[in-house]
Amino acid sequence: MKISKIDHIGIAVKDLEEALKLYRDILQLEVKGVEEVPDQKVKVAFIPVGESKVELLEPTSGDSPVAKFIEKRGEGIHHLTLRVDNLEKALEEAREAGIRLIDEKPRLGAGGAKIAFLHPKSTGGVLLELCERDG
Ligand code: CMX
Repeated sequence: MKISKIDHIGIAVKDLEEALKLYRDILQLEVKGVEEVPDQKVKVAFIPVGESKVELLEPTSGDSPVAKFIEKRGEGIHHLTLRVDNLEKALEEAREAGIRLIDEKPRLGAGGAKIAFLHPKSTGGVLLELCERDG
């Protein structure tokens, strides 16, 4: 597969507004949009940092994967997202290499990107997200 960059690092937070006090107000980073991703039961804020972004993730429901993560492990780094040029092909290659896929097919993520997650149990304990998007 062809990976071009770290698209973003996802950080699980209990309260987005509270987290923005650090990223926006103290670190003085610019927030480039807050949106809800109903499919993933999260509200997210994207914060560009150079070529990549930080994605703050606040759960919007108790059964959100992010709510479960915070309950079990506390707030902190939740996933790493790699940008690929062709997500279908990347998933096929990962499957052939024996990696456990959480999403067998691409789903719609924040900002209209095509996304899919790989299971942390088959990727050394790191939840990896692959994403395909323009720009
Ligand atoms: N990073 C590393 N390990 C993780 C993890 C994470 N983010 N989330 C869960 N795990 C580990 C758990 O610690 C647990 O390990 P142990 O068995 O050793 O304790 C194991 O994975 C199973 O975890 P669980 O709490 O029982 O949770 P589930 O199996 O129900 O779900 C996962 C785990 C990764 C399959 C689920 O969270 C998922 O499908 N995630 C992908 C979707 C997602 O995270 N969406 C939110 C972000 C959306 C966005 O960016 O827009």
